[in-house]
Amino acid sequence: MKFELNKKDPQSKARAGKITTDHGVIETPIFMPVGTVASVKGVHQTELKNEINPDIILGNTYHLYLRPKTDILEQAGGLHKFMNWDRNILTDSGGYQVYSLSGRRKINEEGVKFKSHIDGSSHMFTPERVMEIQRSIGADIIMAFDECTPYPCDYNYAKRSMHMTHRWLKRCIDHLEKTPLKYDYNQTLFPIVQGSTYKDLRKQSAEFIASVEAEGNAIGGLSVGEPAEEMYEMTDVVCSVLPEDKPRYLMGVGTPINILENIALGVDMFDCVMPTRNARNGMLFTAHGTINIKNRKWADDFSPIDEMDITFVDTMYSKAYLRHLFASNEMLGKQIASIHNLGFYLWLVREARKHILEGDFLEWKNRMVNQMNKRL
Ligand code: PRF
Repeated sequence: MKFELNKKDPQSKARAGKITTDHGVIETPIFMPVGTVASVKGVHQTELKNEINPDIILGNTYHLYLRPKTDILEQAGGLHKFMNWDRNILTDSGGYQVYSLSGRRKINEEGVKFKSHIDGSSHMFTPERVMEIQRSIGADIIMAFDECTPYPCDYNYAKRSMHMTHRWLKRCIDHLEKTPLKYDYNQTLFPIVQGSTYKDLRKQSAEFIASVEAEGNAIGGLSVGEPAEEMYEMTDVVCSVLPEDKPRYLMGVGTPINILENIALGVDMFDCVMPTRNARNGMLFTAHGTINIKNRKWADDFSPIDEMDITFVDTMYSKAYLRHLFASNEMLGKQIASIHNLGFYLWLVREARKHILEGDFLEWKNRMVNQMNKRL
């Protein structure tokens, strides 16, 4: 993997860059649509490619390990072939999914013992096992196994957990070296900074993560319920320590406003279920604010879903029609909203990149944040 920094914004810490892997170029800043179980929910690959057009999507180790399981993925020739996606894929390690299973899991130094959300069966994830599973899945970028601490988190717990995440990282690196590639392209491991909402721990964690000299670095443990200001403070501390010449990935973030603010702090990569999950609940993101399409006020509004016409659904259908689909619980409504929201998120990060390159990012960002902070 290669990372090239194209431009640094003189008025903020935003950057425009280019990651190159064996599955092509990823222009940053980037938003990665989430395809947890080898499907970006509700979106065909043709629409994903031609309309939304991301350079990379995300999959989840936890889910793919439980279903369809690694033997099927290996027989398919890896996740790319299985889902017919020939661009980049990143897989999360399960550190977060297992964390979300609170009550169904036990964490100790060795790893995490958990019960499947599908059939209650017992499983164990260790750093070693998670590296092997990610070799079988075959994503281009794979994540270290970490513990995502909850919010709020007691200082001593956060500190102990952070040190364990660091020890787990060493085990990931050691084991990955011993585990051969399964397919004919490379994989790159990203380590993850933890440290909850404590600046000193965040700094310490970022220093440790930087010391392993990975080709890219991630920031975890944020967007878990803390106020946005606290998240920005942590991102800022971490970005000031992580190397400038490597991409930085903020995991599981966030709203369009969160994304722009974190780009301004030096983050290059994002993922979040929000555009697709909220779409299925009838929430649309636009450059002028959010729309709850289920609201009665759209019942006789025959204007296009979004005048900006970013994806074909925006002008093909009216707000009144989309509201009707939601009122009737038609699956087409959820599909239209998902395409719209993902199209908007990808538009937003491409515009951010454009404005960084043109040199007026900060002014544009501030205007967009104001505009998007409305309910229509
Ligand atoms: N760790 C991992 N994946 C994640 C997170 C984390 O801390 C988060 C936190 N928002 C999202 N996804 N492995």
